[in-house]
Amino acid sequence: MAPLWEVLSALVPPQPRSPAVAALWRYAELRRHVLEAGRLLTAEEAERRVLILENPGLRGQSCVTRSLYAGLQLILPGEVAPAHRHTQSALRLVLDGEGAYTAVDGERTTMHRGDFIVTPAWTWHDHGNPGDQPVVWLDGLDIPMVRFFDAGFAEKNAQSAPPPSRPEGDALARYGANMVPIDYAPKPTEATRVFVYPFERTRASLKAISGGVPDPHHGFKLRYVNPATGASPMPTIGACAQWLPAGFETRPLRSTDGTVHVCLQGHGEVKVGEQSWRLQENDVFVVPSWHDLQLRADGDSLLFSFSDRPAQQALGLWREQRL
Ligand code: GTQ
Repeated sequence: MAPLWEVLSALVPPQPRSPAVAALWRYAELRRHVLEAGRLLTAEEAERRVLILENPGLRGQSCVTRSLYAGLQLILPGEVAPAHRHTQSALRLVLDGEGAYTAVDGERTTMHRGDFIVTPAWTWHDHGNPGDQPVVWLDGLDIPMVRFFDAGFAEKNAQSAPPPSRPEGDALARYGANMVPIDYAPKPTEATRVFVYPFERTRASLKAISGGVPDPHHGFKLRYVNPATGASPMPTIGACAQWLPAGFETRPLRSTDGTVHVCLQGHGEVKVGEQSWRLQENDVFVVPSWHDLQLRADGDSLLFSFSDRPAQQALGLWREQRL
């Protein structure tokens, strides 16, 4: 037994006190290290050649927030990262290079910068690069959440790069054109069948609404959804894309979902509590739970972000405060 009274206020805090800290990773620096990893081992050797973005407040835990994992994955021309599946859900945000693909349950998608790709829990996935450029993307997974529940399973496929069973674009045509197959009836918690959200479409949507009145806390911000249900693409991780016109500064905002952001376009400044950083293209930063975030765009800017918000909302835990 152990005395509750010595730990009660830490166990039941008046408000969130995350051990995670705010941090920013500059892409110029990340790229150098990731390319060095590319000289040291092959993607096949590594299974996944990734440098983990570890929260400085959570050393040794492979976490970017308490519930989420982030890493930068590199695949060089001619390489494959062999097929596997796991109960962890994953997302990719393509940062650099052209010509690689991710295959999800038998369908490939060619990666373009800014594309948001999901590999929902227990879907087979492999990556390959038949092109001539190194390709780098950001991985986001719910690894810490699945570890918390001790619910992790994984399998390797006998075929390291199984041939596609459907043509490229099939899922987007069937599920991503404001239509679904006639007998398709998704369960409410089912992950999206649309597994790629092309950057071209995201940017066009944000541009199209950017003539309106920006939200003081968000600018112009859209949430990625499963088009068949309106729910988040995967039950544990949600993602957004946000447009901030040049000169726009957001009002401070805090929420219980620790969030990872990527600057896909533009530049500016990010303020988290008392800390602030200059923000350039492809820089990645994390805002822990219940930390005030403020963004300023010095040029027209487009940010991507992901968090565990849908998981918190499903459990009735999510809160935000607009200051
Ligand atoms: O690409 O399947 O960054 O399984 C970590 C675990 C990527 C992947 C990661 C993974 C993957």
